[in-house]
Amino acid sequence: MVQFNHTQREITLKIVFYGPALSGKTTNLQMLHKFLDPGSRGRLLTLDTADDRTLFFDLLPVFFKTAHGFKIRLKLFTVPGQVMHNSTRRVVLTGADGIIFVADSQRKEARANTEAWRGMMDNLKQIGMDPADIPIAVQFNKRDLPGIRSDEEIERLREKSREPIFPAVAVRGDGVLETLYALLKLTYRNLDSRHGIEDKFGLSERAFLRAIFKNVRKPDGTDVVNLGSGEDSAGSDEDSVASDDDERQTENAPRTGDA
Ligand SMILES: Nc1nc2c(ncn2[C@@H]2O[C@H](COP(=O)(O)OP(=O)(O)O)[C@@H](O)[C@H]2O)c(=O)[nH]1
Ligand SMILES: [Mg+2]
Repeated sequence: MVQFNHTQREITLKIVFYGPALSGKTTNLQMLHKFLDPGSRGRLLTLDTADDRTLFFDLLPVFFKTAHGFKIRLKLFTVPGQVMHNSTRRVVLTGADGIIFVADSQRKEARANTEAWRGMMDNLKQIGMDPADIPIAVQFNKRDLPGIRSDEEIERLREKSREPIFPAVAVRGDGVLETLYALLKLTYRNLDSRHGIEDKFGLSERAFLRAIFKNVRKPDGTDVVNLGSGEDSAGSDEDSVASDDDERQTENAPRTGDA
């Protein structure tokens, strides 16, 4: 659950990557770890068993500061996908502020996706969270493989879906930032409607997203903040380009080990 620290001017959010075993949840975290500036992230904690499936969970803590010195911390978790780890999944889901559901695009995994989705809904209810209250973004990963659901099928799902859907090739980093960006935008809006973040802290949606994504570049050099929505592009009052340099120095202070 979101934690506010008024005196420290700090907000902490928990984001969970959920999905069937081997859909690419850990890979998403590994790519985020790679894309983020070392000053903005802690260590990526992954607990892998020999067969390459997550035993407990992975955790990547990340830290940002807005131009006005407001601190944003994100705790990015993955759940273990295998059937037998359902109790761990519930523990990890508890208190989530937003969920990225990583589905496997391969046709042969369609059922595993559906089962994981249903399991997630059940788990949310069991821990007392209404699935309708929590922002969810869906990622269809492994778009590079043969035997996947076609783009047209994904498009049809998108039309029916309440959640936004993003294609990805997480091993190459494609779609990873786009999915996180969309989820964080939904998460901000959800929290703002419940807790009035903008009024209470003067933290606008734009400042929130910009603090997180301004130093993140995709491997091809594209700026993530401008992805998908023009409204977040540069050039406003709040986060002047001039203030970015100062801020960056503060953000590069070591924060490793801080989870
Ligand atoms: N071809 C392909 N393989 C992927 C992709 N994303 C992840 N993988 C592979 O799928 C396997 C499982 O990924 P992992 O992130 O460990 O899955 P998790 O169980 O959801 O954490 C690993 O061998 C990854 O390298 C992708 O986009 N394309
Ligand atoms: Mg994993």
